[in-house]
Order: sequence, then structure tokens, then C-alpha cells
Amino acid sequence: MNSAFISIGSNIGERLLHLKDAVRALHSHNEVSVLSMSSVYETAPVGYTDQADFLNIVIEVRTSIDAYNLLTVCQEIEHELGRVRTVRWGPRIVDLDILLYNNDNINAENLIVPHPRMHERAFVLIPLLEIAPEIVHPDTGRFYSEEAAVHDQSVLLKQKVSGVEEFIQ
Ligand code: A4P
Ligand code: MG
Repeated sequence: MNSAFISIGSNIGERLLHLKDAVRALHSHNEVSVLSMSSVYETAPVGYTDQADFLNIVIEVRTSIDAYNLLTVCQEIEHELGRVRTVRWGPRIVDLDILLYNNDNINAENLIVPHPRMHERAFVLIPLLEIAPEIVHPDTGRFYSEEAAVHDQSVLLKQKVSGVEEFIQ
């Protein structure tokens, strides 16, 4: 069995519903189960800033499929939930990014793990460290730190979540 962390974000329409749909879709996949999830955070857009605020979460999954197939599953869910790609870093119904996969380092054309921008993003680090405070970078062995995130990125606790099952009901 493999362990992975996935970041999920939405900033169009019923944002909370989209997060729930994405978690439910992953959890109901035969070869994936969602072990834990962070609270829901409301976050200011990073990168392309002229867009609405996001809701972001991080989840931990256990899976029998490899990282490439997990990416395919994530992209299929984005597709099912109606995501249309327009602007890079732009608005999206739902975006699923693989942050970490076991302790692997992957540098393929379509998949880079650890996610290359995760260490500088408060909207990733704050929820990740909520559920995995001991997590370390697979190369350096160093702890991820919220301090590394840019401090002018607004990340506000929106909703506490008491469990995966309750969240997707
Ligand atoms: N790809 C490579 N590595 C990965 C990975 N580890 N996980 C490739 C997922 N995908 C990965 O992604 C583009 C390509 O990245 C994919 O084809 C995949 O093969 P995309 O989802 O099509 O496009 P994108 O999401 O616009 O680009 P990207 O580079 O994933 O953007 P980011 O860096 O994820 O940024 N601000 C807030 N507050 N909250 C957010 O959630 N998200 C973004 C997206 C920007 N600003 C944000 C948020
Ligand atoms: Mg993405």
C-alpha cells in the first residue's frame, strides 16, 4: 500500500460542494481510500491574483495504484466535475494536485512530486501540517514549515471537519 497527500482547491460556484464531490469520488474509487483530511480553509488566490478566493483542503490517501495512475484518477475527477482549463493558475471548479507520494521523487513530463511549489504556498502548508505535522521532504529529510510560506498569503480557517465520512455525506 502507498500513501499520498493531495491538495484540493475550488474557487468557482459552490466551492464547498466541489470539494465534497472530489473527496467522495476519490474515496469511492476501488483502489483509493481517504484516511484523513484537513479543515476547510478560505485562501486568497496565489499566482494569478485577479480571481475569487479559493476553498482549499489537503487529504491523505492510501492507495494500491502508482503515482501516475493516481494522477489520472485525479484528472478524471476534475473532468467529471466539469473543470475547463483556461488560464494557467486561473479559476477552477476543482483542482487536485499530488503533493507527496510515499517518499518518492518523480520528475516526469506530466508529474513532478513533491509538488514543485508546495513548500512556498500557505494554502498547501497550513492544511498539510494540520494533518501531518511530522511530514518531511523526501530528499532533504527536513520538516515542512509554515514559516517558509509567504506571509502575505491569506489563509483563514473556514470550517472544522470532524471526519471524512461526515464531510462527504
Ligand atoms: N503536474 C505535474 N506535477 C503534478 C502534480 N504533482 N500534481 C502536471 C498534479 N498535476 C501535476 O496542471 C498542469 C499540469 O501539471 C498537468 O497536466 C499535470 O500533468 P493543471 O491542473 O492542468 O493546471 P493548473 O492547476 O492551472 O497548473 P498547476 O501548475 O497545477 O497550478 P498550481 O501550481 O497547482 O496552481 N491559489 C489558492 N489560494 N489556492 C489554490 O488552490 N491553485 C493554483 C494552481 C494557483 N493559485 C491558487 C490555487
Ligand atoms: Mg493542478
